[in-house]
Amino acid sequence: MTQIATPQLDLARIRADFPILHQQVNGHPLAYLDSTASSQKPALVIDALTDYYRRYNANVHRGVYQLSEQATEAMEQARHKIARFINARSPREIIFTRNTTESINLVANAWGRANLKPGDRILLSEMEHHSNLVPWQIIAQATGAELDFIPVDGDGRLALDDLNTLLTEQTRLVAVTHMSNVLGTINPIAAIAQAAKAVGALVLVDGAQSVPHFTVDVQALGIDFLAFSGHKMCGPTGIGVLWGRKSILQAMPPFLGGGSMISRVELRQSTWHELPHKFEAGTPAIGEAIGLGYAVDYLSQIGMDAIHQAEQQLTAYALERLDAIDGLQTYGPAVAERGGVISFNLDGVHAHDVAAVLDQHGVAVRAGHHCCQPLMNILGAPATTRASFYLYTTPEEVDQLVVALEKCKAIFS
Ligand code: C6P
Repeated sequence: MTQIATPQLDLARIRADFPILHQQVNGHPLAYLDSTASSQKPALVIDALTDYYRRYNANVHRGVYQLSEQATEAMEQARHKIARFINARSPREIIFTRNTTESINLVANAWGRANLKPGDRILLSEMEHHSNLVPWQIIAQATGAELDFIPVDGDGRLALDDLNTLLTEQTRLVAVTHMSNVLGTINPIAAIAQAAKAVGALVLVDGAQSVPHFTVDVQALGIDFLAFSGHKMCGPTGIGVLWGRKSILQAMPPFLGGGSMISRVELRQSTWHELPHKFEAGTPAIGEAIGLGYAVDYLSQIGMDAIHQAEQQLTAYALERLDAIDGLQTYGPAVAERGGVISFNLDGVHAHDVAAVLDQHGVAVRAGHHCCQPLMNILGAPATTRASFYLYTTPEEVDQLVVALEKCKAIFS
């Protein structure tokens, strides 16, 4: 069996930062294996939120009084930190949204409605989350554009051999996930972006599962848009990010209209504020944006490369242990091409029943279609049970999962 090498991360120290992890569930220590759905939060982030609401809660960009200036300064600092984290050229390219879903809908509506016409094509993949599929279906219907799909191969990787055939002069946008939330597959975004650029298409990356887990450098990848969620990267819920190339964002019309996004308003027409405000209508999630800035500090201090390495080691260990269970099938590619997400099915037991038994043993996992129904059809499995890992996950929690799965097998056999 794989021996976990000297851990890259000081797990005991990291776990001490997450108050929620230290509890019993159904008489067992909690093994939280659902970070793909939402990560836990370190005390630093929880304290940053509390501190904002206790000491300087006020609306931003409006007041000339001290609390408002303090809140504005803290929120703009968070924007700077996030820009540095993904190597954006300017903090003006960081748009605060509610989550990945809203970020993608922003591009689909603002860029899509202004730029797509009948005959244009949008290239997606078969492994997309509904958030990077449904908005494009809606926009395609509204504009007459058509959707194409990069297929998924038998190993759960994108079949890129035909990429140059799928990309045509009519392809205006390629929108793909950086890492699958079902299979864990990490896609070769730089190569896809290079091929897309050769036909003049823009590239949007769904970074919901990549930005929290490994270094994402928007300039090195050569992409145009990146969407991600704060709550999956140790940050609060209700805050997400759209990064876009400045020249493209500047040329786009606004998504939502209202306060804060305008320069001048008359009764029949208005002009727009400069970036990023043009895309941030209404009062933003101020405390949550500040909290996300602290989450970025926390992850940066530990190091994204160390987090990725540790997750890959743990995934190798978990795959080895799960694949040794008779009657259990895991999905997805070899460990070198994946992150810390493992979907599986136990012969003859519904994925939801497996998850319910695991919960009885303190193990929190997700079961279902994971908002990827087209991918599940391709896998031939209406549902899977899914265990997912983050920087605070231990090999002992993987062992707890395996013991609980053996119990589950015994119950249903
Ligand atoms: N996946 C999961 O359990 P939001 O809900 O907007 O923060 O993230 C949407 C989203 C988009 N793309 C990918 C690849 C995702 O994994 C998710 C969220 C969660 O798998 C909730 S369905």
